[in-house]
Amino acid sequence: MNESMKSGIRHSNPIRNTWTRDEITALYNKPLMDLIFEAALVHRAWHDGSEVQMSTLLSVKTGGCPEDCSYCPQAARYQTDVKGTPLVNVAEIVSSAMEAKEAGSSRFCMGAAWREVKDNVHFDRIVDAVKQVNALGMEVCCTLGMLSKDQADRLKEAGLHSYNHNLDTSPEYYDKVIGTRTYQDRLNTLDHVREAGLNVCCGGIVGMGEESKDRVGLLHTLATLPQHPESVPINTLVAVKGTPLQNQEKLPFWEMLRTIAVARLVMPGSMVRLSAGRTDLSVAEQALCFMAGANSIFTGDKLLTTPNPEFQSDAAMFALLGLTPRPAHKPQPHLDQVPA
Ligand code: SAM
Ligand code: DTB
Ligand code: SF4
Repeated sequence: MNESMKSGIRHSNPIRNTWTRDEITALYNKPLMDLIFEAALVHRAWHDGSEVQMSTLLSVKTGGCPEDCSYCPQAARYQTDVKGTPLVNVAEIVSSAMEAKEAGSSRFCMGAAWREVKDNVHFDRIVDAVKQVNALGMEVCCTLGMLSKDQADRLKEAGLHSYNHNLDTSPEYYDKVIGTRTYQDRLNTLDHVREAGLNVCCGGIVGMGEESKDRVGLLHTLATLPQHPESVPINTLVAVKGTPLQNQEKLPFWEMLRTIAVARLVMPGSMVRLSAGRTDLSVAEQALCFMAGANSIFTGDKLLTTPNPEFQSDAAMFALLGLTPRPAHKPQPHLDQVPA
């Protein structure tokens, strides 16, 4: 009997949202080599293993956020070095998107330090930017905080591809990190995004002092949503001076790798994004993440406010590992094949 048969995971297993916490815990605790081997098999059954999407982030409105997310350098209540800026104008957004496309990015994500979207001229400006970036042929993503169904509809109509809204951690650990909105608030926004027919981008952050059961809890919530998110960003905490998590001890790399591998196993058709925290990873560590199922990174020397590896070093990593950038709008497996 080979390793994947022993575990009950077959690499052709259908997508399902009936995962139990016990099943996910058992995967998470497998011997590491077995876990990444199985995740690699599943990854290659569902995706082109040599393809990694390059996505670009732009902070369109930085800092001054009223929320209290304890990891976030953009929360107004924490004294960080982030310089707040008003909403960027559309021409600047479009020129950044063109530059990103030129550099090989197929996805452009605009982030705003808002608690929620308000129906005002600022939102009109975002809608306009979405239209123009979509016209460049890129996958357009936004992360703007909480969103109503009507606002999600407007974004969909403008050509938005995906909406990013993270659950961040397990339902149990959530209120140790965020007090100004609830897990249910986040789930409600995800419902609005889904109902509008947008793709859902939803993941979390590891290394905030949570335990492995919380990483399992996050993956369990994601994998048991009515439909899996098309995109699952796994961020490692970037501990920023001035935030409550500034002195948080670093999570061992192996825990992050396990999180990626289990995300791949339980949500086989989704894009798994190796997101914040790459500046602390060697090329060898990132290669293990790609082997275990990560198939997207953010490129460009800045995330929203924190540093990211230099574009040239990522280009060298792609060449070394034989990776190719994924083209925009490549069809993804259908994620609604949940068996009864
Ligand atoms: N304000 C919106 C919101 O919170 O949904 C959108 C922007 S917010 C900065 C987007 C995501 O970035 C957060 O949900 C969180 O997962 C991630 N993030 C923020 N600060 C981070 C940090 N220091 N380390 C890792 N991820 C972080
Ligand atoms: C996500 O999950 N990670 C990206 C994107 N979605 C918007 C943001 C990471 C932000 C890291 C902290 C910063 O640069 O401010
Ligand atoms: Fe505001 Fe988003 Fe940062 Fe939370 S994560 S403080 S909502 S910008």
